[in-house]
Amino acid sequence: RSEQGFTVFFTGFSGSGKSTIANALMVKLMEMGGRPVTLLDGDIVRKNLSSELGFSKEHRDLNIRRIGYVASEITKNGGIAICAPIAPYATTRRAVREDVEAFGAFCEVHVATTIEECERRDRKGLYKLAREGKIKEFTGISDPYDVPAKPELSVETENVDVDNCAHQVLLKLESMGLI
Ligand code: GGZ
Repeated sequence: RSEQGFTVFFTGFSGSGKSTIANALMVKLMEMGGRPVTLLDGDIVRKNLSSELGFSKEHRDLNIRRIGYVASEITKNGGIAICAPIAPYATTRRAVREDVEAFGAFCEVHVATTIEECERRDRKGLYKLAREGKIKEFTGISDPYDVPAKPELSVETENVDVDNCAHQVLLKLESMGLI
């Protein structure tokens, strides 16, 4: 088993299931022991590292580059970083990949739950507010999302449960020789 650090980078719409899968994955990786696991969830990062940022392209890019920097430091030191932001821009995801791959492996996971399903669920009521124009620049409604062209893995939460998705990520990490 390799002991190099690595980063699992989830990307997908608000409400796609990124955080839930990321949490389930974190628990599984912690149970396996070994390397420390750090979760960099969208909400938490915005509260603690990016509290001054909004949702313009510039601000989203800054937010994602900060996440990428922390993930690359964790990876460099042999840890496991799990990131779960929307990360709507392909070029920014590419930059983060390059930052991390300087020190270890990068596993991009597209949580491909459709915008229709995310809006149907509307767990936090944000899609309704976006439709009403009360939240501007909302990803998938009034702001772009570049669909990942070649993620290491794609999962969706409409027909597959969270535990199964997290398990698929584990299998991918195993096939990459990381766990
Ligand atoms: C997208 C927004 C927006 C806009 C507030 N667009 O479901 P949530 O609530 O908890 O996750 C979303 C979160 C997105 O933050 P990220 O840091 O992941 O975004 S990015 O990667 O683009 O920097 C949502 C909430 O913040 N939210 N306004 N306009 N999501």
